[in-house]
Amino acid sequence: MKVIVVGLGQCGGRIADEFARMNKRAVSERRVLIITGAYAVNTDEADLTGLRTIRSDYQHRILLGGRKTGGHGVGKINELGAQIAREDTDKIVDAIRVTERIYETDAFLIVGSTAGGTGSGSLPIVVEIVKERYRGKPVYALGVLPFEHEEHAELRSVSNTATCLKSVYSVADAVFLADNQRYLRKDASLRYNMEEINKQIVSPFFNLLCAGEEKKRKYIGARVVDAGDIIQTLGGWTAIGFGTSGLSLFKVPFERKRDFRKKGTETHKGLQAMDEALSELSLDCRPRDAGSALYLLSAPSKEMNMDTIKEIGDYLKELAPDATIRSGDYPRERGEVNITLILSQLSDIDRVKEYYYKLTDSIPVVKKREEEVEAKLRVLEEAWAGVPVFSAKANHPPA
Ligand SMILES: Nc1nc2c(ncn2[C@@H]2O[C@H](COP(=O)(O)OP(=O)(O)OP(=O)(O)O)[C@@H](O)[C@H]2O)c(=O)[nH]1
Ligand SMILES: [Mg+2]
Repeated sequence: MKVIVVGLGQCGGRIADEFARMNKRAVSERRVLIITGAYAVNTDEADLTGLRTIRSDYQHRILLGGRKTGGHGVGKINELGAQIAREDTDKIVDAIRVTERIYETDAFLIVGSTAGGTGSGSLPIVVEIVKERYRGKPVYALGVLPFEHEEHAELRSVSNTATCLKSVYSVADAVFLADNQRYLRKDASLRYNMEEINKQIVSPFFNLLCAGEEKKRKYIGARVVDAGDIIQTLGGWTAIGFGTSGLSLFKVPFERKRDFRKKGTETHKGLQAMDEALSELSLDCRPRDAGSALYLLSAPSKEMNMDTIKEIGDYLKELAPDATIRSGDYPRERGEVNITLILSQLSDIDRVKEYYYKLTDSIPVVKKREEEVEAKLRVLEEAWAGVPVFSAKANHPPA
């Protein structure tokens, strides 16, 4: 599957940059092209400069709102992010239009954090614009949810997230959610290591996008997962995960909660990788709430057999009884069995509901705070009323 990735704001831009690196890896290691265009859009010039892989011309690193923001971002005001994206639509559309392989591209992925200003405000707008221009192609969003500490410290994070999620859900063909907080579970030091989190957000897409683009027979599975399967699966709220199980040593590192019936080692490894994919999903959700699911088993071809694929499918069916499940195999990896898992059309997500509740609760608090700030400013203004002001034009007498 070939995708155009557009990253919005700091977070979105860096993740798009990571996708661009992933594409380089696909080209050099596997001779397949998976990202036909990678773009970063921001109101902040320094953020654009800091990217490493996206081409550095103005049509790949697109600066919006020049005069309005002076190149310094919108400071979390997502209404302003949305407004600037609306006004500068042409810049984004013109850049995408000249993508060389646009006709071979299967879908768009528009990425941004939900809590910031630029990314969260422009995400729904850009999704809508791209959808209008490219009617035949699905447009997916990838929204990055804030850390818990950000939600506590800054009510704006909550209100930005709620408005972004609601707006983007109504326009995108599917919304992948990646929860920053989830990546801290294993390693709390990641709080300060965005690059590593971004790698973990992007890496599950690698096999998924490569599998359908392979040309050599030995890398083509018995049942290929191609763009059609992925497009059929994706809709609404979506989580993605990746799990792996080594081949060198057959040992279970710790006791699993779920007890597997005795199976051949291949199957066991497949199930173990599936278990890991489930626990490493980009979002905390319940498989039973999924309306569709897709899994891709990648392993050396001798490690795969139809039994394994079937067992994994049965296992997933037990966990996600209401989901239409699609699947495939990808004979690629050396030394490991791994699973890429998508749960889509999720009907109920606590994390999303939470934002709406929190937002409703926080509206009066935010309003009160804004009124307090205004009142303080008024007091300050009054206190300063008698102080003269120097200006280029004239020395004003005290008011
Ligand atoms: N995963 C990840 N999250 C990030 C990254 N950069 C920022 N964030 C998160 O994104 C949110 C802040 O949004 P930003 O993307 O920085 O904001 P922006 O879209 O540039 O908007 P403004 O700076 O307000 O104009 C916070 O929740 C951060 O934790 C990143 O590189 N990776
Ligand atoms: Mg920014």
